[in-house]
Amino acid sequence: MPAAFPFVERVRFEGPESRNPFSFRHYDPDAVVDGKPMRDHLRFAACYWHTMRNGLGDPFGMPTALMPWDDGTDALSNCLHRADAFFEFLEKCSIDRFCFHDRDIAPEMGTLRESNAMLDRVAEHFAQRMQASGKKLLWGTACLFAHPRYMAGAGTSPDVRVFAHACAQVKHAMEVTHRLGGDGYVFWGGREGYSSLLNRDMPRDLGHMARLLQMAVDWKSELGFRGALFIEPKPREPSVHQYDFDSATVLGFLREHGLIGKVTLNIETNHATLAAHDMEHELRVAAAAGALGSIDANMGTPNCGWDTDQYPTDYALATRVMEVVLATGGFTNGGLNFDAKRRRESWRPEDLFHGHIAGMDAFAFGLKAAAALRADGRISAALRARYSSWDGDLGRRIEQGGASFNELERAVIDEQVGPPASGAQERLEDTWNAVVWDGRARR
Ligand code: XLS
Ligand code: NI
Ligand code: NI
Repeated sequence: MPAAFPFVERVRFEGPESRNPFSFRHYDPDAVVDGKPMRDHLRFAACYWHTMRNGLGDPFGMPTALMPWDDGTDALSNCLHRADAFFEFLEKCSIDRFCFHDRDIAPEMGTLRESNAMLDRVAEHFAQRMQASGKKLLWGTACLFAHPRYMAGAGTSPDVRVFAHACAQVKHAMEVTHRLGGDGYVFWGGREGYSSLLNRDMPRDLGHMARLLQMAVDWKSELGFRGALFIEPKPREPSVHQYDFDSATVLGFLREHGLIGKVTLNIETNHATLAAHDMEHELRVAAAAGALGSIDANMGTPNCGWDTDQYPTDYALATRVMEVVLATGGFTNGGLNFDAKRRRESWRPEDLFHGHIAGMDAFAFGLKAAAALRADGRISAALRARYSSWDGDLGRRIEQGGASFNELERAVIDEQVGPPASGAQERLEDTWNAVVWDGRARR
């Protein structure tokens, strides 16, 4: 096979002044930030579905992407060539990890038995390529939303045989993920939701979804799979309402069904946007519950309403994300998966590189800037100061549950309680700008 990407040898760090579009200006994999090499902080992954399988069609137009390595068939040989092109891409773009759905890497066949056999053959090839290149699997997942049988959901299908098929498919996808040494396994509830409440029994659906997850937890221990199980919240698209709406909804669901601590969250920026939240909000809600597992690093256009899955090229957004990641002590099983695709007009293979390079540089900048914000300490000091009244005797007793209305009434009834200290939001925003844009992060 001729090289799929002959126009580039290897993307390397060349520093902020570089004008070479095939270089990193910020991502220097082995450079140490806050005591750890950048590559270990960021744990970048490329996703197979958008990178290798997205022809860039949209509801109104046909695919535009040029993919000379792909003959467009479901033949085994084509699956293997495509995989080879992918590993060439990972190598040349200096990306250490990847993510996939079962049906991205191998086609759906007539029966699940046949599909499993095909998946095993392709996965075997992946294992060899991983062995030879040192590339790692961040997470695997099952596609439970493309085939017509899943039109009304998978784990929430009103049809029990569809539910059973979904479970069986997850069983095998988890096994393949385990075999490939994956750090995690993702549940994105593609169509676990509804278009109308006239034809859906919501409490029953939620109970079924919990059953699927509990069986996955059981299967994980039976397999001896030591990776994490992640749920990926998303409020809508393709369905009108999805049960995994946002971080808070998913955490409530996990608590209700005894799954908290067994399943953590994979949070996607564009899904936060669709839920009308900031990504930082979604991350902090998950982090507060000790459930921030992994991140699908993309971004959307806030005024568009679609999951546009753009590459995360916004330096400020990447900084906010990395602030939360550093605050939680960093990823363990998770990482930054680029669940992102090119715009339909960016049809050349070169554009796959430019998207990833732009995203990796944004997050490398974000990492440096977040570390600088921590070192600077002014914003966290202001936050601590704002709550300092709670550190006294009264505050402590309230926080520990030792106070009553009667006591609090006695404490304030004869006082003139005025306003709290100024929030000083503008001053904090200015400090943030000074550290991120004017400070050492820029270098
Ligand atoms: C779709 C989701 C999907 C998951 C993997 O919106 O982001 O790509 O990440 O199934
Ligand atoms: Ni995603
Ligand atoms: Ni998405």
